Amino acid sequence: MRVFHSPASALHDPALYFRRGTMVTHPEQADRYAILHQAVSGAHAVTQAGDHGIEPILAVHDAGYVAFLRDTWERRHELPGVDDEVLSGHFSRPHMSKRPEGLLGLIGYYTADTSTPIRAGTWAAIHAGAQIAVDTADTALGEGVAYALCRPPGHHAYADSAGGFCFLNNSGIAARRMQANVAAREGRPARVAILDIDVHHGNGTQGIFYEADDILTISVHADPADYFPYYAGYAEETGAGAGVGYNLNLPLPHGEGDSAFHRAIEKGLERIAAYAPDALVVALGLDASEHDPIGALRVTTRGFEQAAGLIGSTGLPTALIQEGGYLCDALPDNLSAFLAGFEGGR
Ligand code: Q9C
Ligand code: ZN
Repeated sequence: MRVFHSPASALHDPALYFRRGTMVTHPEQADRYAILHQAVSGAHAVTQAGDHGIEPILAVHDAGYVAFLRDTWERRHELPGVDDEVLSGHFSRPHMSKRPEGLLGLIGYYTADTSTPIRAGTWAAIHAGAQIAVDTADTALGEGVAYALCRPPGHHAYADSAGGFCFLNNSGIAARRMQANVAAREGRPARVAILDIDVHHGNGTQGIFYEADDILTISVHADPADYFPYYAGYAEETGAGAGVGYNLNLPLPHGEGDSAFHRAIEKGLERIAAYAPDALVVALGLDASEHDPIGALRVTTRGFEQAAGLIGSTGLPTALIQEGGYLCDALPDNLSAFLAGFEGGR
């Protein structure tokens, strides 16, 4: 299948991050790009993404937030003591959420935690990630499937908030892009489903589309009761307003493996079949792996291949968008197995 990538993906490379009282190696490293790229080279048609501009990003994200992401590194002289990265130690809360004027306050207004520093290459990398998602969406509609090798990931990013290693919601951008393309082609409203199989709940994606009935959001993930993102991802979150019934969370007990993972995906696929969308986006985290350094489930390489076969059998035009999945020997194997399993399921 066609794979879209960009060398700019390596330009955001956070070194350390502050986690539970100490500095630890940041799990979302630039090496992920090289390793995933190596995994697809040879087996797939690897193509550099083009540039479709800012519009597809603004179809999903708040304009003030996008300007913040684009401009903050260039404005770093306004901040005291900035060296390699711009990062906040204070964050707005539901009880105190006014957008402040100064840059220092804006950082905590637009970010949820300490995992999303803005560095010299951050905007180039996240802008490229969004473009990769757009090319993948366009190609998936023409060719049936395509894979977006993007990093940093996107599914924890809300319309106006970074967090959980994520800045721009690449899966959401792909979904809106596919929807607009189908609507233009068919001359009628179109619907898209997003199936998120990253081990963490896709809270940003859920938040972006929570009141929408034209994008169905489904997330299979480890129970957030004692796991990131903690504050969302529960089964009772089903949507709001027009979107009631168009969000489905399928949390799994920690330690579950292939069979529970596959059963949850099958439940998601049943809901998708009832929804009858024009296209599908898979938020393809590989961190449900039994070997993932920050995972909480025990999915095997064969389990990813089988999961992909189930998802591929829908026959829907499908954009596969890379989300999490961290450095371990199994990471490239799990990607190769997933892409092969998807093609086998068609
Ligand atoms: N040191 C994605 O997989 N906290 N984000 C984990 C591990 C944040 C994960 C702590 C996890 C965010 C896209
Ligand atoms: Zn994850």
